[in-house]
Amino acid sequence: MTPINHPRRRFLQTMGATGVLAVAGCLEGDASEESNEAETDQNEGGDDGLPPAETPDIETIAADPTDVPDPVDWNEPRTHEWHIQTEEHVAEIEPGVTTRFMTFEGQVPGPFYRCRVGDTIRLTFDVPEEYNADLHNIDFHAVYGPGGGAVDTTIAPGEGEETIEFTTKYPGAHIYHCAPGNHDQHISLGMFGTILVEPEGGLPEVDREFYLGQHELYLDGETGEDGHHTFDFDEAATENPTYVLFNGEVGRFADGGEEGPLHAEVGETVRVFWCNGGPNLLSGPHPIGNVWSKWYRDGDVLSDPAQYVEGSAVPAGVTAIGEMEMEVPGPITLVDHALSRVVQKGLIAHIDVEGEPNPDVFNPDPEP
Ligand SMILES: [Cu+2]
Repeated sequence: MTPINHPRRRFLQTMGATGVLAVAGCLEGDASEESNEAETDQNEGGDDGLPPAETPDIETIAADPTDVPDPVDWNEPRTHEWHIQTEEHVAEIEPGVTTRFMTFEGQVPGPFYRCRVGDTIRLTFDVPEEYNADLHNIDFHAVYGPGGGAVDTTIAPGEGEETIEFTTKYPGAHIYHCAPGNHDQHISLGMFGTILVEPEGGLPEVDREFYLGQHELYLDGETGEDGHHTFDFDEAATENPTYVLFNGEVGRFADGGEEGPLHAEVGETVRVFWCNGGPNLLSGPHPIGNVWSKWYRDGDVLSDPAQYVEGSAVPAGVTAIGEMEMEVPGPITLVDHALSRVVQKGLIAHIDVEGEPNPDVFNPDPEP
């Protein structure tokens, strides 16, 4: 086998040929041939010297994109008690390819936290010895304070929990992440997430919200190569990732993926929180087959959102917010429009929109 065949074979195996071909409609049509080849290529261990894939110790590392807390329904400041623990887990990136992820609460991205501007958070942070080999902490971009909280939450495994308290002084969608020194390693391997601080009056009501975490993995070995991969600092320095993923897994929420596609209905307004953990790459979120009818650049919820933008630039360490109108049935493909990341490195999700056709908007079969 030649290294260049690795990635596409793997993606075809994971997502099915139609899933990949639906991405941009511009791939060559050799899918079935490669798909058959892939079936003979499982769990043989690395052919470039990687150790065999490890047995995952968790069912999946990928957070559920629909697991978003309800909107704020209170009008006065509140105090919240949050407990966050870090967990390192071996999980599959795609079949036969594993790494040891680092997480908040055992998921990538970390949980979506939601509060209102002026609320006080009493946060207890823990790095249990049972789950962790490395020290961790948490840096909230929604916090005024040393390291966004990281300075006072740095804990070695089993050292005992730390508690900090902070008041949210400004609204917006903000990233949180681990900042232990090797920031790039810990964020790459999954230690990032979103805290949404709603403004007074909240955000406009929508029918459905999704939360996706984009990030890059820099690993030893090639994309799609069988075996257990570990973080490669030299590769990270080149900013040329082995994988670019939603939620730590190739195509999990794509057509043909384990939990794909996501679902919406004609007539709905759908909001997507696009959390770009990075650690390095600028993302260009685009919904193929739709448009961001409202786009809250950089997670700014005070300014008027941009309207009907096809894509925008989301730097690493920023959560942006996009909304779409579901005008017609059919698939919407969520991509970073740097499309080699989609076609070759694993970043893709689909929303399947169900409902009655709307031929005034789109008619695939007009009368002659
Ligand atoms: Cu960490």
